[in-house]
Amino acid sequence: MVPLKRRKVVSPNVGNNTGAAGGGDEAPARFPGVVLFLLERKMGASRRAFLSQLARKKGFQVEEVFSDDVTHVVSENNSGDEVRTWLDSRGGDRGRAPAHLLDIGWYTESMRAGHPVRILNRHKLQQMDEAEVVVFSVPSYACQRRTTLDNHNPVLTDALSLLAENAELNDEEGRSVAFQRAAAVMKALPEPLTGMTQLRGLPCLGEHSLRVVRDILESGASSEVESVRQSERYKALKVLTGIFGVGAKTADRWIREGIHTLRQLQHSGRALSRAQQAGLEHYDDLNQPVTKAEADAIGEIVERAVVSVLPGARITLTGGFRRGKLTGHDADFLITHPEEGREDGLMSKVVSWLDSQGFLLYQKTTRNSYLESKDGPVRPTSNMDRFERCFSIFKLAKEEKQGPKPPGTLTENGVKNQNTAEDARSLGAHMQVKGEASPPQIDQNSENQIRSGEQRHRVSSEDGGVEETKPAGHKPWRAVRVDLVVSPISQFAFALLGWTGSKLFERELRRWAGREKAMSLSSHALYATKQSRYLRAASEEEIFAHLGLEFIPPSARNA
Ligand code: 8GT
Ligand code: MN
Repeated sequence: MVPLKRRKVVSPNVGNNTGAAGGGDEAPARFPGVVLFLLERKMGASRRAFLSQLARKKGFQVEEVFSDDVTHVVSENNSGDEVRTWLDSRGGDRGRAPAHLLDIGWYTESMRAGHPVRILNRHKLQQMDEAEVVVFSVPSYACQRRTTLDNHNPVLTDALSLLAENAELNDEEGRSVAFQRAAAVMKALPEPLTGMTQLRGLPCLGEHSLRVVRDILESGASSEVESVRQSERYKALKVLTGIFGVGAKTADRWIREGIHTLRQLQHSGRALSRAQQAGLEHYDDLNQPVTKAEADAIGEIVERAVVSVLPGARITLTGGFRRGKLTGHDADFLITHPEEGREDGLMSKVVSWLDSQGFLLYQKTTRNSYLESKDGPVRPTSNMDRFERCFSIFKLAKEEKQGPKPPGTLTENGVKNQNTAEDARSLGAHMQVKGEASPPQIDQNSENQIRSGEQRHRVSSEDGGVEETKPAGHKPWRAVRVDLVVSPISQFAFALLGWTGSKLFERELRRWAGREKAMSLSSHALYATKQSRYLRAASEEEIFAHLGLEFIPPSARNA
């Protein structure tokens, strides 16, 4: 149950308002947009007259008769329903923005402050008549509900997501997940939220999230969210973790050492990992959203690599693009072969092929460590150690228009023969520009620049971003983050489900499996703890069925 009970405020306290300081009290109507109406009912005529006069003296506009201009209705000892009934009997405030129905406490505080104080929940009259209020109902787990990209409450979800991100950047995972869950509930609402009463009974909305929602409903913004957004620490964490290879812990350490910007980092002489050097080198490119067209173009390249080293192997675009997103921070691909075991050793061949063709600016292939770290008690199956992942940065030729390629240009030879950007563009293909692979050279440059503080190719821009001193717009290619994963066919459905996301949807699936079904789900397998056995699945649908969940298609997993 949402804690919406109105607290009785005996002695109003004005310490927590954030409005402008109060001042003189002579000028009339100092507060445009605030038109008061004091309800005589239960207040009495003489007290009403006295209070009206006092307010006018303080510069408030007070109407004698209720009209369309009234924005704030103040009453004493009335319930919200009583005031609403009274208003309705006068024609009400239908057909315009409804007036605030406020308790006398708001009036008293405002008079003391000398200006209209921010409306808090305790100031508002609660209306118990919910006959016409749409009360939303949302199942508890994100994996039980459909969340499409059609978000009816973007301001609320952006605010909550920012708090989630900030908590994550500060290494507070529990808080981050709580805000993510609250944001996900808001994303699932079928229409814009208009009042707090609509949230009654909704899951995952803690006191803190509710406060943020309330502030935004009442004043259009949350001061907490805005102050985080503007804070130096948040901005520095964003800039530094925007470097590929830099996580929250590293960023925090650098900030404590006085490094807030890329320029400061470059001049600090800090030793950077190979990934971080590449991340810094391609900072601007990697912080540009990847488009679906670019992801598809990379998909074609990866497909060529895969089929040329293992005919019959298949690739699937996963991650946000599989959920229908139009942009993402990277492109995620899952690779498999219909015959179990044939995928063995595939990753290194694919990576070698891509590298030899000059498509890779950076790559690091790792054995998948997801299971060991995050997924708890799933027992490794015999082929688990074949599950490999490659984090890479692709060199993708730019193209004015994304479109189908003319036939005959997708051969290895074709790629090898591309020596100029013009050639690449005239073929309409996303191909690397140079015939030679160049990652070591780039890494070396980057390392030299960072270690020696030389800025031959780049300078830091004022906001901490990096700009190419050579005109970046003329660079005929861009860097794109690409993740490749190879899965044996027996695990493909689990890998596909696990890599499609969203991250919260995945987390909720695993939580559901564990808490509600005594099962353990990973990107490799589903394990039924009680029966001590693995549940096989050849499709995502079968996994949902094992879990006793209605199938949620990828486009509705955008929690
Ligand atoms: P994006 O559009 O910003 O790229 O967002 P996304 O595509 O939804 O997220 P992502 O960070 O690219 O991750 C894609 C999916 O892969 C997410 O659902 C995430 O849970 C999953 N994922 C990782 N890392 C790992 C991992 O190590 N193993 C597995 N199985 N899944 C992972 O991010
Ligand atoms: Mn992704």
